Order: sequence, then C-alpha cells, then structure tokens
Amino acid sequence: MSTALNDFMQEVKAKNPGEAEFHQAVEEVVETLLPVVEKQPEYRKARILERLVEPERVITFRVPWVADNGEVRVNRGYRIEFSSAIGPYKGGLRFHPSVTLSILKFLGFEQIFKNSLTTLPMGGGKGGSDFDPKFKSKNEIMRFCQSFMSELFRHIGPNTDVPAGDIGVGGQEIGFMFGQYKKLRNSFDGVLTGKGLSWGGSLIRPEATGYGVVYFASEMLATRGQSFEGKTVAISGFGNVAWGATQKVHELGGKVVTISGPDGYVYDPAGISAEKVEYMLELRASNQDIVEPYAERYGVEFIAGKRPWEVKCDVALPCATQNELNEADARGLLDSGCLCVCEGANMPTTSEGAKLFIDSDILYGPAKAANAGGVAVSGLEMSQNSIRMSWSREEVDQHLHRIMKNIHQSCLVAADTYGMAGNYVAGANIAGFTKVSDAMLAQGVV
Ligand code: NDP
Ligand code: 2IT
Repeated sequence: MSTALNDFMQEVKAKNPGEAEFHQAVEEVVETLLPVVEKQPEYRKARILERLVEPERVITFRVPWVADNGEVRVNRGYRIEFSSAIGPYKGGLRFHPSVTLSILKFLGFEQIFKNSLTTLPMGGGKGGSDFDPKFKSKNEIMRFCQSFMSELFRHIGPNTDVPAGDIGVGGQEIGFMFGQYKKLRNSFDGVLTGKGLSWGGSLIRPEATGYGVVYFASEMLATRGQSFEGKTVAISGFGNVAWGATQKVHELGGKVVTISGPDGYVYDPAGISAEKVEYMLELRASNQDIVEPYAERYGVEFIAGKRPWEVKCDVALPCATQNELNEADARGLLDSGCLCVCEGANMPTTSEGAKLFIDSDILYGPAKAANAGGVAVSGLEMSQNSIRMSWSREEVDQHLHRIMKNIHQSCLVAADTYGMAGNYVAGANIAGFTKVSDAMLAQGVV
C-alpha cells in the first residue's frame, strides 16, 4: 500500500471505527483515484476525496411494529444520503438481519460512482433495516413497511431522495411503502422506483440489474472475440438479480448450471431455462431462503453449505451478497480456466480475491459498472414519472442496452487514459469519479 493511501485510510478508519465493509469499499476506490487526484491540484486543494468519503447526511431511526401474535418488535431504520452532487440521492433499501451502518455506508458510497456511470442525473444514497423478512407474514411485512415509511417520508421526495429495492425489498415492499408515503403526503409522487406497472412503474425494472450484468459481460467477452453462446455459467444467489441474469444468459445461448442460497447451491448440468427460471421467482417469494427445493423438484444435485465457485465454468456471475467470493474461490476460478467474472451483487469479491483477478488475465467486471443496469432503469422510471408517460418494453430495454455498452466503453477509455488498460476496476472508479468531482468543484465548498 502506498504511503498516501495508507495515510488516507488511517484517517478514514479513525473517523469510522469498526466499519469494515465501508473501509473495504473506500480503499478499493481511493487506491485507483489517488493517481488521478495527484495530477489535479484543483481536486487536491478542494479536498474532493476527503469530502466524498463523508456522507452528506446519515439518518437512523426507530421502527416499531406489531407481530401477528400481538408482540411489539423494534428494528432500526437507516438512510444514508451520501452525495447529491449530480442529482437527488438515489439508491436502494435493504431489509436483511445482517444490515449495519457499515454495510449501508459501503453501499451508499459505491452508489455515487455507479449512478454517475449511468450518465443519468442521480446522486448516491442507500438505506434499509436489520428487519428479517424471512418467515414473516404478508401483514407483518406491511406493518413493518408502513412503520418504516412513517419516519422515512419526511426525508425523501422526487427531487430530494428516491429510494428503491435491494435485498429483501421487491415490488411488494415498494408497494406498501409507496402507499404509506402517499397517505402521509397526500401526493402521488415518483418518490420510489421499482413501482408496479399500474401505478408509475417501468417495464423491465425487475429484470434490469440481471440483464445489465449480462449485457456488460457480453461487451467484455466481445473484446476477446467471444460471446455467451455455448458458455457454461455459474451464478450465485436466487433473488431478483440472479433471476434476471439467468433469463438473459439463456436467451443469449449460454447455460446457467448453478444458483445458490444461504443453505448451499444447486448444480443443474442441463441448464436453468424456461419454466425453471420462473420457478426461481416462486422459490424467492416463498420467504424461506432456501434453494434445496429446486434440486428436489428437478432431480438434480444439491450441495449443502457450499458456494458454486467450485463448479467448472466459463463465466461466473456472483449475484447474492457482499464478500461471497474469497481469495480461495478466486484462485479456484482462475485455475479452472474461467474467462470472465462479472459482479451482479455489490462488492461480492473480497479485496484479496479482487486483487488476484486484477493481476491476472481474466475479464473482471466490478459491481459498480456491471450492476448499474438496475439503477439506470430506476433513472428511466423517474424520467417516465416526470413526463407522466410510460415507454414500451423494447424502448426501455434499448436504453438499458445502450447505457451498459456506454459504461463498458467509459471504463475501457478511463483505464487506458491512466495507463491501466483492461483494468475495469480502475476504469469504473475513474470514469464515475470525474463527473462527480467536477460538479463538486463547480458548486463550491458545500
Ligand atoms: P434479493 O433479496 O432478491 O436476493 C438476495 C439473494 O442474496 C438471495 O439469494 C439471498 O438469500 C442472498 N443473500 C443475501 N444476504 C446474504 C447473506 N448474508 N449470505 C448469503 N446469502 C445472502 O436481492 P437482489 O437480487 O435484489 O440483490 C442481490 C445483490 O444484488 C445484492 O448485493 C444487491 O445489493 C445487488 N443489487 C441489486 C440491485 C437491484 O436492483 N435489486 C441492483 C444492483 C445490485 P437470503 O436472503 O436467504 O440471505
Ligand atoms: O444497488 C443498487 O444499485 C440497487 N439496489 C438499485 C438502486 C436503485 O435506486 O434502483
């Protein structure tokens, strides 16, 4: 680690003690940005990096609710409003028992660069709760969402902060939160994205992140004259992102042979297609957080307690959660001849794993570029809400495809400009940073 990076990280760690995931995300970004900032005295003077790692606002709040058995429960709610340099705060809400301030700060920080890469006017934010939707009834989920929004509503708005879904938050939860917001404000606003089609949602939003990951990976493969046709693909997770990615890989002629959950992974050598892809939605909606029923239903192997990275594949798409692919997994993928790793989840690869990928010849697409399709279509949902129109499936998909191709190109150009050709991690960080830092310079020290 360079002295400058070490000094910078010491300060970040001292100011944000115990926030391991936030430290990890900041270090990965700052390592690639320091050479850029060092060449620009204006950035240094305006202390752009020091300002960027400090959220503009952090909100935490109590979320009390009543369980079906009459017991009172209390969870903690958060919204991290990280940067509004280029647009209203924008980013998902995560409901998962593992949620902490550190996890939401890492996600909010990454979101700044991701949203900038989409070229749409969106700042960076993230929120959520340590609420565990597992085994909760629909009524319990509704009461929780209403209580969560009873506080959040005063901090958000279509021109202020526009949340969306993430782990544990899909169309159902967005609906319950939107209903409560509308009731409290008495106003029908485009304040959340991922809405239902009949009340302001956009076509393709549910599929967008997964489709975008596959579009991005296709662009990377094309730089080596390759495509998804005939490729074996390992996917982790079985949620929204994994589902969209599986569908698109199948459409492009590839074969997805794994999905995974907290219980283990399923190996389906014939490939997950058609009806099996739809079954993934049922599995997720069952609220039980297990993939084993897939193996029973289709008579394939279930490997308990393991991750899918031990399966030989041409392309690996981690689509579950942070730090789900470690150094040993990365080494295994490299040794077995994997061509491309493209991140659907946010920060799924540990720092050690990522370093191995960057130092090797593998095509490695980092989350903030590769999974930007979800928030990009959220941005398109905001545009449709503003003009009170809705675009066709084809129109939205074309926009998404174009945006993912542009992000890929911006990463390549930025990496090349700073002497790191082919390094998509550096490319994504630098390309995302430039627009935000220029906006910060123009707007003065605020
Ligand atoms: P879902 O809730 O639909 O699915 C999440 C999946 O990840 C489930 O399989 C879930 O299983 C698993 N998972 C979550 N936490 C853990 C954990 N601690 N350990 C093991 N498995 C876990 O969420 P999404 O598909 O929307 O999100 C998946 C990833 O993609 C996340 O990293 C998210 O931040 C990222 N992402 C999502 C976008 C979106 O638009 N939805 C956009 C860009 C990125 P379980 O719940 O049982 O743990
Ligand atoms: O991580 C992400 O980019 C998301 N969860 C989507 C955010 C959004 O506002 O659509």
